[in-house]
Amino acid sequence: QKPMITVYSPDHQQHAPASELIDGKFLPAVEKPERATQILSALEPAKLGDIIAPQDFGLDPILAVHDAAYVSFLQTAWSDWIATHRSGDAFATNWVMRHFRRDRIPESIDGKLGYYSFDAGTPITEGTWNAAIASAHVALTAQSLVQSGHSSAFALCRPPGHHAAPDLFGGYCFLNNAAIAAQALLDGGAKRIVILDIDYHHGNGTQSIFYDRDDVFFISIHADPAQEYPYFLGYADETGFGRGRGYNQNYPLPFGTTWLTYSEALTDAIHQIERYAPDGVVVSLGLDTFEKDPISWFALTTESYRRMGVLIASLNRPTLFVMEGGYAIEELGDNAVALLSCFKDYR
Ligand code: Q9C
Ligand code: ZN
Repeated sequence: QKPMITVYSPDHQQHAPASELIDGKFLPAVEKPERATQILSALEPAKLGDIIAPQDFGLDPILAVHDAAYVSFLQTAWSDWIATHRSGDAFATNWVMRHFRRDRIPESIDGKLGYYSFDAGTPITEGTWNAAIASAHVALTAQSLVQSGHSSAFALCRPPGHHAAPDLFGGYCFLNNAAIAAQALLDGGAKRIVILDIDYHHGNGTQSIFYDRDDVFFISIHADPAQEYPYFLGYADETGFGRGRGYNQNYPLPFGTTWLTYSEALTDAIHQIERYAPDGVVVSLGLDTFEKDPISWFALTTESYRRMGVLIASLNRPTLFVMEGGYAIEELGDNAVALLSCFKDYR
């Protein structure tokens, strides 16, 4: 059995928002540095393989997925915010909605925050850009390992990425790490890539990035958007557009979903992946489907993650795991190790 290398950067700690708008109050942020450090400390004794630092791939692979003006906005958002507001993390509080103009990008930082985001739950802090770009480079470093022949790799990304669209942040995400890695695999010679998104929330950003393309098949299993965030995307009838028709598949599932129901969706997804015969699989690995997750309402267990690892291993394709959500800090490391070590054992 071959080792699974993990890529990790401590730079994620530069993104540590003080609080988040929850239940009408500013409460301690749910998406916090302890998430990544907890997983890291569980990986070390599990001995899946080496844990290495990311390389710097510059901005080109980021700009292959995200709009240049959006990336510039992220780079200066904090200094622009602090120039007018003087203190506090930057929050969007108004948005370009139906009936408004989308062809004017405001000069004001408050206007820009609303133009480039879709929720009020994603604060920008002094270190957010440094953390987000490091997270993307973590994904790209893991991608380069898979591209050069490693059968799998784990990108311990933080902040997460799957809610970020070409020109939108939200859902704790700024740069879409999984999409950036998938695009890099294609640019490195792959012809067909599957992104299998098993985060509890629909990967709206990833879907938007690849919706009209047939070289990335996006498959997502998540809480029904009629009931759950991000509410406005992720329904089963979103199947792709143009050349991309047939290459987007959503499995919305109800609150309370257990392994019994979840595994039916995952097994169907696995069959779809086999039929597509991709050159590689990028797994958007969210662990917020766990029964004890504080913001989510599925009921998977640590055993479910073992079985998930076995099912994904059965694909027998080069596989890149990219960390997304998961907020039950105490069990996060055990659940990550459960999935990754079973994947490795069954390959
Ligand atoms: N009261 C990821 O898992 N806020 N993002 C939910 C709960 C947004 C989750 C509000 C959750 C985003 C990567
Ligand atoms: Zn999530």
